[in-house]
Amino acid sequence: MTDLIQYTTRGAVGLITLANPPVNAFSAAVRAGVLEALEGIMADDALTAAVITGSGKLFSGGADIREFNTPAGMQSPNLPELIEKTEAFPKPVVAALHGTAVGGALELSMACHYRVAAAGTRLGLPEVTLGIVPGAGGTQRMPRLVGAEAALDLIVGGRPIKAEEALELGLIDEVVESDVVDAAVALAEKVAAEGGPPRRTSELEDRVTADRERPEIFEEYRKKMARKARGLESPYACVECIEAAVNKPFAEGLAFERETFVRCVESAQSKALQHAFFAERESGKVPGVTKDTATRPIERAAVIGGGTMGAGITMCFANAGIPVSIIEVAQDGLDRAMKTIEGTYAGSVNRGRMSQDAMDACMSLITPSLGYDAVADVDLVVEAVFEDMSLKKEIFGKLDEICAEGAILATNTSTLDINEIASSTARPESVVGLHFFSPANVMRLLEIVRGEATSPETLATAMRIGKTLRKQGVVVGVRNGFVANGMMLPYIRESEFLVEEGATPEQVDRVIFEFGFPMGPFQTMDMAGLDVGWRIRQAAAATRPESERYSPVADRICEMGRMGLKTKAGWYLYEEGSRTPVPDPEIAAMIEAASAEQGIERREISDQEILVRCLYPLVNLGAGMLEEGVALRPSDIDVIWMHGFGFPRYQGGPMFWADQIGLGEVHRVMQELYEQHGELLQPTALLTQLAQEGRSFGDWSAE
Ligand code: 3H9
Repeated sequence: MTDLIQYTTRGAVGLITLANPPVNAFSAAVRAGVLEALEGIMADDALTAAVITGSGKLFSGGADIREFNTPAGMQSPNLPELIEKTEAFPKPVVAALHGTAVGGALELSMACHYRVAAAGTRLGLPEVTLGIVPGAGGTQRMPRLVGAEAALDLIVGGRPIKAEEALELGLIDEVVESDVVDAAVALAEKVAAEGGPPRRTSELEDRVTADRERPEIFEEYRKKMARKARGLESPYACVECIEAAVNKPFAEGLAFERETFVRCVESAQSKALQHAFFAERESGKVPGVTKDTATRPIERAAVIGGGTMGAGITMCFANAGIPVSIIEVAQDGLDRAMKTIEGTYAGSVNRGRMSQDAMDACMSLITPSLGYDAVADVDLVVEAVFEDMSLKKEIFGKLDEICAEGAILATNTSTLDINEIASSTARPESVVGLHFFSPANVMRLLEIVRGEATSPETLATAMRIGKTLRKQGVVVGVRNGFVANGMMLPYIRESEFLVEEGATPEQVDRVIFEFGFPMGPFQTMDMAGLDVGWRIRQAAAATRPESERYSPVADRICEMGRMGLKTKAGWYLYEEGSRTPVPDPEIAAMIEAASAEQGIERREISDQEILVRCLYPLVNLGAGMLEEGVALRPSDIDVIWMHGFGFPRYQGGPMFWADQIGLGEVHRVMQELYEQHGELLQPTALLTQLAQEGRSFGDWSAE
C-alpha cells in the first residue's frame, strides 16, 4: 500500500489515516490507498467497521487541485467513485475530523455513515471559490443533511463553518473535546454492535421532500446573491445543482452535478481562480528566506502618525491582539486619531459586524502616546506620516537612537525611496517597507518592500507579521510607487488620455466595471480623493520631460476645489448621502475644451479600445518590473492587482489574463499603440522577447 495512507486496527475497527502532507489532499495515490484499505477491511471478517481520519494538523483540504484537468485526476478510483464505494460499504464507516475538512474531504465525510469532529474543526465546501461546484456528491448530500437553505449558504457562500455550528445544522453527529479518533472508534463499535444496514445520506429524503414544497427559495437566493456573484458562473451552477438535489432522484441529481462539475472545471473562470489560489500561496516564497530564517516575535508595536493610514494600521494590530501605541506629536492630532479609531469600531458595532466586547478588547490594546518614548520597548514600529523625505529621515534617525536592538523599523511610504530612508539609521538591515492600502484596516494587500540592505530576518519577520495581521503580503523591490501604485500610473494616464480623445469618464468606467472591476478609474479617483494624485503629480512635475504627453484635466478639476466624493464633486457629482456618481456636463465641457486646446480631434472610441488602452499598458509595465526584478514573479503582480485594486479574480490578475489572450497579440497591439501615441506606450523588452518566442509569463516564471 502507498505510504500516503497509514493503516492499523483498533480492536474490531480498521483505522485508515490520510498521510499526504501538507494538507492530505486526495491525490490519485491517496484515493487508491483508501480504497485498498476499505477492501482489506471488507475482506477481514474480524473487522466490523472502519474509521477514516487524517494525520497532522488537519483531516484534509479535499481533492488535489493540481490534478484538475490532468489524467491523474481521473485515475481510478476517481473521487466520486471512491465516495460512492464508501457510502455503499456494508460495514459502518465513521469519519473522524479535526482541523479542517473541506471540499472533497467533506464530501467523503458526508458519504461516511457517521461523522465525529473535534471541537473547532472547520468544515466547508469552498469549491465555488475555485470556479467549480463540489463534484463528488457534495451538492446532493449536503441538502439531505442540512436542508436546501443551509446548503445554499454553505455551498454558494463557500465559507467554512465550525464543528459546533455544523452539529446544530445536522451536518455532523458529534463534537468532542476528547481525542476524536477514540470517539470515532467508540461510535463505530457501537453502531456495528447494533447491527442493521449503515445509515446512507443519499437515502435521507425528509429534508429534500420538505424543500420541494418551497421552490421559491432558489429564485429568492439567486436575487440575494446577484451583487456578490456578478460576472461569476460557478455560484449559479451551485444553485442549479442544489435545486436538482431537491427535485430529482439522488442518482439523477448526482449525474447532473457531475456534468456541471466537468463543464466548470474546464472553464476559463475556473482556471483563473485556480491560478489565483496558487498565486496567493506562491507569493509567500521569497529567495533568501526559508522556513529556518529567524524571525523576531512581535509582542508590542507602535505606529507613528495618527492620520487616516496611521489610524487604520493601528487598528490592524489591535484586531490581531497585539498591543500597539499610536504616536503623534501634538495632543489634538492624537485626540483626532483616537476619535477616528473609536468611530470606525463603533460603526462596525452598529452594523452588527463586531460585538461591543470585541471593540472594547481592541480599544484596550491601543495606547495613545505623545512623543517617542513609547517606541523604546516595541518590537516593530510602522511610520505612517505624510510623504516628506526629510521628515521621514528625521523620524528614522530618532527611531535608531531609541528603539531596542533588532526592532523592525518599517515605513508605510507609498512613493519614497526606502534605501534613502534606511540610510538615516545605523541599522539599514532592520528597515523594511510595509505599504498598506487604504483603508488599512479593511484592504488585504500589504506590499512588503525589501530595501537593498534589508536582512532576511527583517523580511521574514515582516512576512510573518503580514500573516498575523491577516493581510495578503507580497514582497516587492524599491521603485517609484513600488509595484501596485507604479502600475496604476499607466492605467490612470491612459484612461485620462481616452477621455481627451473622445470617450467619456462614464464610458471608461462602464467598460472597466463590465470587465469585472468593482468600479472604473474615474470613480476610483473620486473615492480616493483627487488631491492625492494631484500632490504626487506636483512632486513629479519637475522631472517630467517637456515633450511627454500630459492631461491637465485632473489637475483642473482638483484646482476647482472638487476633490471627489468627499467634496461631493470630482470627475462626477454626488448627491448628499449618495456614493452614486452622476455625470456632470461641466466636466464634459471642460474635457472637450482640453481636447480642443491640445488640437485633439475627438472621435468615437470603442469599448474594446478602452479595455485594451487601459489594461495592456499596465501589463507592459508589469513586464518591465519583472525585468527590473522589482516584482519577483508575474503571479505576484496578479495578487497585487486582485487584492489592491479589485482586478476581477475570475480573470486571474493582469499577467494571467494577458497570457490567456496570448502575448503575441498583446505585443502586436502595444506596438500599434506605440506607433500611434508615442513612447509612453513602447513595448518593454520582456514583453517583446516573450511575444517573439511564442511564450507566456507563466512559462517565463516556471524557468
Ligand atoms: C475539491 O475538493 C473538488 C471536489 O469537489 C470534486 C473533485 C472531483 N490541493 O493554504 P496553505 C497546498 S476542490 C492541492 O498555505 P493552510 C497549497 O498550495 C478542493 N494543493 O495551508 C500549499 O502548497 P505550497 C476544495 C493544496 O494550512 C500547501 O498546500 N478544497 C490544496 O493555511 C499549504 O496550503 C479547497 O478549496 C489542495 N486541495 O490552509 C481547499 N490545498 O506549500 C483549498 C492546499 O506548495 N485549501 N494545497 O505553497 C485551503 O483552503 C487551505 O490550503 C487549507 C489549509 C485550509 C486546507
